[in-house]
Amino acid sequence: MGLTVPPELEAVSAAFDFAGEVVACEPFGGGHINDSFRLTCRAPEGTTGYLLQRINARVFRAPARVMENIQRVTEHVARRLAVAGIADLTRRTLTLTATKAGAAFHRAADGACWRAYRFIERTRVHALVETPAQAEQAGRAFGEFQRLLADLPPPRLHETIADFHNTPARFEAFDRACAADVCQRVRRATAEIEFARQHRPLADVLLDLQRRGAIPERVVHNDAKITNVLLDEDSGEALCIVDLDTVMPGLSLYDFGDMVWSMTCPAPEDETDLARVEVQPSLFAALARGYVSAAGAFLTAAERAHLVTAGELITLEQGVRFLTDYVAGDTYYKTRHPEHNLERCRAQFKLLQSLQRQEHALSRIVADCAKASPS
Ligand code: GN1
Ligand code: MG
Repeated sequence: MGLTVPPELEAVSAAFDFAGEVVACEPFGGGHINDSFRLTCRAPEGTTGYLLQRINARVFRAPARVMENIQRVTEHVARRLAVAGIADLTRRTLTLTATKAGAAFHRAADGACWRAYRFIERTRVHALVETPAQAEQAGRAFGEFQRLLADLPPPRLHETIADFHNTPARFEAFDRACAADVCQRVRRATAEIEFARQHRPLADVLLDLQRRGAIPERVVHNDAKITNVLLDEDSGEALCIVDLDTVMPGLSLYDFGDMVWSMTCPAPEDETDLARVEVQPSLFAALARGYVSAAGAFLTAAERAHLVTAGELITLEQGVRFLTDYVAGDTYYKTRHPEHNLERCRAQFKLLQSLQRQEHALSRIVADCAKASPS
């Protein structure tokens, strides 16, 4: 697309209070849900980059609530960082750009909702974690994100997607998709369906702990994967957590679980060579060290005790969600070919097996982190 701005985006970008004229526009990022574009605006004072995003209305049914959450969360984090004396605030947290009418998002003529952030320059997003240093940085960044939001004043944030990490509810949706079998794909996924059913008891563990009052509700990110951390291009330091649509009440362990599937194996989530899908203890150790170094101050003993279980549970949930979407005919995630969701599911299930095989070693790593960062 390069330097030309498609007519559809021209009208949308005209609604925002951008500094100058839009001179470039290109699709950006690899999210499965929203559509993102990087814009460059030119004014006599210089150029400014923005990230313009169309919020997926099928997934986020109440965009105004999503944006209310994001406004509160970004403003709170910015205030906290300012109080802590952090200088480069606009690189450390997302900054919304309002519409010319002063709103946090724009509803286009076709009903689609759009928002814009200042683009954070000179950063890198890693599709995969390749070094322990990256895992440690990302773990620390998500731990800090949770810590900064621990004193978000009431009211409770909106639940932008109900039951998002309710794994038993995800299994119910999976059962419904299998029963309906709208694409006759069940027969192509019998081994994976069987695997999911065998592992179902794991689905209840975290919600049971919460129901018993053993682990608390917190404000968490809920999509704590490696592609949602911006690292400084030069130093490799984790700067900013992005993709805030699902920041809402949840469990700290949901974020740790998402970090485990996305950061402890240097293969993509849709890797088809399953021999490459193995948890690397060195990446797990770095991740746990980074996370506990930032979150250790508020984590309870029960939360710490379930870090490995959370990794297994969220990896299972992730696989079940991909499998559900495969069986339902690819209506949720963007896919590149008909088997894509099934391939993603297989990689997650392989990762779960790898986690389970190494459970004792990983638990020892967590225990060592606890000694290094006592609560
Ligand atoms: C989706 O859009 P993206 O890629 O940030 C999904 C996450 C999944 C993830 C798997 C709202 O996130 O829950 O873990 O894909 N987000 C939503 O890569 O469903
Ligand atoms: Mg996301």
